[in-house]
Amino acid sequence: MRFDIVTIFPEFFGVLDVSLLGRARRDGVLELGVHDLREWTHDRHRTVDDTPYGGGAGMVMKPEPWGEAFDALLGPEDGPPSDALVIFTTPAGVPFTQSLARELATESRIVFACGRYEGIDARVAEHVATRARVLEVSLGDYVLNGGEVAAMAMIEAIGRLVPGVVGNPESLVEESHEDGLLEHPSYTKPRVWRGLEVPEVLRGGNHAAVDAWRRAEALERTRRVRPDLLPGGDSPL
Ligand code: 6SD
Repeated sequence: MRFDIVTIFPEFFGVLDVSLLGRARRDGVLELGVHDLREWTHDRHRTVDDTPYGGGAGMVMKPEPWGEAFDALLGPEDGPPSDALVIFTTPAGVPFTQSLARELATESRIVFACGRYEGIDARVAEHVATRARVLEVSLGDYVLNGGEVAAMAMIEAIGRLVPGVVGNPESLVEESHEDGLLEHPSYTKPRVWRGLEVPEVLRGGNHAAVDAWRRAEALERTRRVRPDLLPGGDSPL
């Protein structure tokens, strides 16, 4: 699977060189292209923003550099449609969830467009939608300074679901949100640490009892912290 990212802060994505995704890239399971939007400007100041039509505070990302970036990444404007999926990260998008991550992990190529300032001229997404599938996706209901951190979180959540990225695929199904519940607590040695003991049931070797305990803990935690995840559940706030 290949990810391309268009951003004015390519250095943000250095973190994708390390850890699991870094190894997947070195193994050739994931490919990553990070592109500086300013490469597609032509003025001395490499300008990517301008004042908003209609007035108001802040600046808007101008469409021309984005148009050239997409010509380079998706093929020429008058060419065949691209099979890439283009994601604009925005707080006004559809929520990013584990089930969306699972769907996106089946794509062969995703291009992330990271906005800054007050966002990207709205015609850019409209234009790109004539050449590729476009999705506007929100990391969550809070406001970031730009799309980079949202894109990075999505790349990590999607990338780890691509076959071959996580060494033991069984570990994927035991995570929070994979079965719709929060994860049960986990323990390792020593048996007693600073006066706190690991629950007896986990040390007894009775696998059915361990499974039942973990399921009950997961349910209790979900009811307490995220009742909205349960059928008929209300928000915790
Ligand atoms: C100006 C952006 C792009 C600003 C964002 C996404 C989420 N979930 N919160 N904030 C965001 C994305 C903010 O460009």
